[in-house]
Amino acid sequence: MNIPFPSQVTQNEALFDWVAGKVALCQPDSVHWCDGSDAEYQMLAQRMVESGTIEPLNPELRPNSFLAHSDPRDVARVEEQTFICSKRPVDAGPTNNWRDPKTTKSHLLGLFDGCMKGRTMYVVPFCLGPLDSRIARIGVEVTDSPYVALSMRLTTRCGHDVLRPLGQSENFVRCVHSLGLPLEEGQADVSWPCNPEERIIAHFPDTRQIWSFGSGYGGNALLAKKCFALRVASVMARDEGWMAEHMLILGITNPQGKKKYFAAAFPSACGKTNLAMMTPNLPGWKVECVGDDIAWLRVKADGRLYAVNPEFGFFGVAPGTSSQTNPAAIGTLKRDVVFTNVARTPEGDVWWEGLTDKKPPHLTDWRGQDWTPEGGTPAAHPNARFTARASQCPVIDPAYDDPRGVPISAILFGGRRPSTIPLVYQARSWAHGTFIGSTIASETTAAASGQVGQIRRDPMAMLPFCGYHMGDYFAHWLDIPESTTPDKMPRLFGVNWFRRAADGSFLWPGFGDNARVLKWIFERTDGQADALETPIGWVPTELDLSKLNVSDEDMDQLMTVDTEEWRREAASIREFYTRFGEHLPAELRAELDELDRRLAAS
Ligand code: GTP
Ligand code: SPV
Ligand code: MN
Repeated sequence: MNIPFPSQVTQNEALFDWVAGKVALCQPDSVHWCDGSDAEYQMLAQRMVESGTIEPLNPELRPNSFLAHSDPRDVARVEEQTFICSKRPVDAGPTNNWRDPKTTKSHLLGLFDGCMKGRTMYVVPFCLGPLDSRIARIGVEVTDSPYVALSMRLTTRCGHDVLRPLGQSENFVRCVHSLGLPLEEGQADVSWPCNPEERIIAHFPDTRQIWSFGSGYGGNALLAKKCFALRVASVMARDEGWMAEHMLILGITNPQGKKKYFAAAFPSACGKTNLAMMTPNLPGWKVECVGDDIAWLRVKADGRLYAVNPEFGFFGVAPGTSSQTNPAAIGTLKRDVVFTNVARTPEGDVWWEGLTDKKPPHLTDWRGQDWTPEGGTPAAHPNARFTARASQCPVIDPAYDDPRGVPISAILFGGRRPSTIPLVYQARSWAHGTFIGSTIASETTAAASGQVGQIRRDPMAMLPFCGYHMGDYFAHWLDIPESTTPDKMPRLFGVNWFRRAADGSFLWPGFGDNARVLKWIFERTDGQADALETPIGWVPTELDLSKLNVSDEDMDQLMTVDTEEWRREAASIREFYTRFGEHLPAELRAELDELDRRLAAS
């Protein structure tokens, strides 16, 4: 087998040896070493058009863009088949699926033996974070999916550029991915190869390896994303004193031209992309996007917490995205986009639920079938996604690729809560904010397989993404301010855009109107804007509601902190906390006791 090592760009023996080992194991027909060029992008797209994985969209409506239809069994992250293979079960903790590293590795070696027969192996070196940033980390993914190779090209810094900063280092995260469907001589391929029966996504945090088999979709297969930038990176961050978080990063400028940066942790499909690039419904305010899904943060010498976006592009939820709700996303999607599991119009463009008020009369749905509104089925899968470079976003922040990162003034925690949680409240301290983050809960969404709409606790929106014991992760959060002074750390807030009226409708208009909440947070971080102390933290005495069409009664309900509801909430948190046993930091138990005390007194 001829492996096209790019020896003109690097002489890294460890890299060559590792790739050669994976070629010997997986036995692909050929190997393509990804250089990251535009010609390569076109080549990958062409191959997938030929194999039926993607189809080109009408170049006049959507230049250089494609639509992929996945296998209906491979449409979302699979948490049940995702494992943390740390030495001991206690290292993975009660919220992860643990598997023994030795037996799992031998199981994987069996699965991967010959798994790429009849296919090409793509070697994708990538860098998470700005190339010359101190916090940046390098990984290499080998995959037999051209869809993955092309998606990595849109969402990470990848190709030859990464080999220079890697140099001779052996320090790269090893990512092995296969669709798990080798082709025998003469066997015809399918348009979306996958192997749901044998699917497994296994992380080895101790040796910094990720092995993924059987899925070609999203976070299961783009190993730079949730697998590396969160699960493995959270372990690195714990060891090295920084943070890897499921957070958007945005820049916000007030009418006087003062700019701050906020980060926000919301669970999957709970509004990060939308908040990260929102168009404020408040004159004179501006929001710019640094990142929409993942943030790596660390306290720098000046004592402030800085964030970089390890990614370089978006893998965003399509349904619900429109020029009303998220005009900047619509602007991002004008060209050079890969759509997955959206519907196709007769003109060769895309459509999904919420894109337009009126449903088109006739479409091809995400399964490739004829669709009319009368059929009553969704035209796009609820977890249909777009993949595009961040640089295409009309409101991308000038600092989005700055190796120094951006200083964070506020961190928001949120989720889909039909009741109990007010629109916004502020933590009294970093420890209290860590308590709030550790207790966020949300209705489950279509981003992961399983039931949708069930409320579950999702601490810091990291439940599916923390690579070690969640109780130790809480302790790590509490330790972060140690090297600085509290006034330099970001202020912490809880938010909830999803509180519902008795008839089930959302009480809050959300989207651009969330700027009204951001304004209050902005001013609170300046020590301005009035607030009222409640048992759960500080709530606004007043929000800027100019030209907003929400009734006074609805506003009251949105801001209500109901003592009875909160007593139930506190009891449910206490029950949740028992899962962490001795790993639960005493500070968090003290915060819960304090909440109980305040509720009893109110
Ligand atoms: P992941 O990429 O899965 O991590 O999701 P995300 O957190 O980036 O969520 P995203 O912004 O893509 O939003 C998910 C869904 O929630 C979309 O259908 C949005 O239209 C909807 N949504 C986002 N923000 C709001 C809001 O403020 N109010 C309401 N009602 N819906 C929202
Ligand atoms: C999420 O589920 O939080 C996502 C999509 O951002 S995936 O990349 O599939 O994890
Ligand atoms: Mn996400």
